[in-house]
Amino acid sequence: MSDLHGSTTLFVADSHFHLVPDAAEARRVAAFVRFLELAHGVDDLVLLGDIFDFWFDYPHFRLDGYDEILGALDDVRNTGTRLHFIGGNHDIWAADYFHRRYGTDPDANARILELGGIRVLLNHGDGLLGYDWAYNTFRAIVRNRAGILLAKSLHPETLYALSTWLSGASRSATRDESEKIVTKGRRWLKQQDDAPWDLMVMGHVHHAFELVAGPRRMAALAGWFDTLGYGLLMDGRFRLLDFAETPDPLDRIPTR
Ligand SMILES: [Mn+2]
Repeated sequence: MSDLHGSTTLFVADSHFHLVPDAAEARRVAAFVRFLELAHGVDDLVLLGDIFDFWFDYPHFRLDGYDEILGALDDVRNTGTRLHFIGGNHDIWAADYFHRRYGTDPDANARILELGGIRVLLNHGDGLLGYDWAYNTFRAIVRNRAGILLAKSLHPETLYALSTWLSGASRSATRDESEKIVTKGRRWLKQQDDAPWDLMVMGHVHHAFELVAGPRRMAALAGWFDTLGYGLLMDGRFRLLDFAETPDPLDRIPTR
């Protein structure tokens, strides 16, 4: 990509895939795999959290599932694209596995990366806007050590059943929820006076919006539900896109 554009980064979050997808989810997985083909050869691909609804691995094995997605990520990596993994409240435990398989940073917490000359704060977003429906019990457990030790003491099938029960069904935000989220986002962004970044990209709230305050902007990804939301940062310009409407923003599919 670098020969065609200054720098190209793709962002995606909140697909909340399950180990065993139902028919509707299988279609979302198929679209996600096509999206990952878009990432072939771009500079950077940012997985911004909750790609997986549940992840747990043990020293010698991991739970069975996600193979199509993991294989598609191998293909992305093999084209030379750098992968970045920011853990969500549902999949922070995948950080170590992703580090070993894809060379991502073993620390999957929020961080600032310079992408194409722009300082981008990558933050899954749980806890940030304090919005309750998306802020479930799981976060409290997964982000602390005692929780991990407790989880490792459980039988994998028990842990899986527990997590399925705790996490419930993920969905897009309703109109009413969306308005509250954006209001909180606007308030939060105004408080970031001395922040050492230019753009903050987040997920978690399952509602796409962009805000600007002074020199700083923030963008939230839609998630991968009714809208197949993703972000594109190209030549210093960030856009929120829907993969169903814009499957080829880099004009790489030859016209017939
Ligand atoms: Mn989340």
